[in-house]
Amino acid sequence: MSKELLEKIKASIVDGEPDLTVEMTGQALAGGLEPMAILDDALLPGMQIVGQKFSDGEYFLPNLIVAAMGMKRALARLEPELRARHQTVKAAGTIVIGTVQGDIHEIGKTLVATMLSANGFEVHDLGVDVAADRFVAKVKETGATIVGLSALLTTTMTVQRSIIEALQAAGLRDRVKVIVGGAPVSRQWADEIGADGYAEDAVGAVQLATEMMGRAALPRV
Ligand code: B1M
Repeated sequence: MSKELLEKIKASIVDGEPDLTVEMTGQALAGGLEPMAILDDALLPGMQIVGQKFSDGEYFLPNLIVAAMGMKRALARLEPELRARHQTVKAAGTIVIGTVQGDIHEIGKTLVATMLSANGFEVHDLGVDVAADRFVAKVKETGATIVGLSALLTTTMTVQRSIIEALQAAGLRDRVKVIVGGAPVSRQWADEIGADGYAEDAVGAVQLATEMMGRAALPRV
């Protein structure tokens, strides 16, 4: 039954039915399904199919927008549940995160932010299309020790480098660790631009941030 519901949630993402996605996500939670299972076994695979169909020329921009809408709303529904599972964990560290300037892809970044927050980090999410000076200002304001830079476009990956340079210019580079991520980003790219770490996905970002703070990794929610 739960497998069937997860399949239906996945299909609702692929078919672009955001209301149904949210409704069934609520049903799945009410039925006792783990939020991570809903994410890993329904929402993310659905989004992967949508991306593939877009690459294959079968789907167009409106399909992406509607699928993203469903994903975003379902994620908002899951967020408090993910957080609730780590209510008692003390702040593991302070992180400033955002999608870099010129890039409005927010789902992966929000997922990383949610997972970090669910694992006890104090997260300041600057949103999307974030200029270097806003990262610098937020690090100064919050005393964050980790900066997370998300980029989904090959054209905006380079902005990650500019932000690292801006942190350097502001005299903050020695104080913060920089984690980069996003679909076109790789470990090699992270090394090339002088980032401190690369994470392939949200769970990897949590592991990396946890290691950077010198703590034992928390169990996956
Ligand atoms: Co866009 N888009 N998009 N898009 N879009 C991609 C990225 C693309 C690969 C699609 C394709 O061609 N197959 C392609 C990029 C090609 C390239 O540069 N190599 C692309 C393009 C071209 C564009 C536009 C230029 C299209 C156009 O206008 N002609 C345009 C750009 C707009 C802009 O940013 N300036 C555009 C617009 C959009 C929408 C607005 C329609 C929508 C975004 C809506 C939103 O976010 N609110 C959208 C979407 C939905 C996608 C795809 C289909 C899905 C992205 C997504 O949300 N994935 C995407 C294709 C794909 O990735 N398969 C695509 C789900 C998400 C959970 O995964 O974001 O990869 P992801 O995040 C992962 C990891 O990457 C990692 O962890 C996350 C969780 O596992 N991660 C991090 C991400 N950030 C991290 C940070 C970290 C660590 C890990 O540390 C800090």
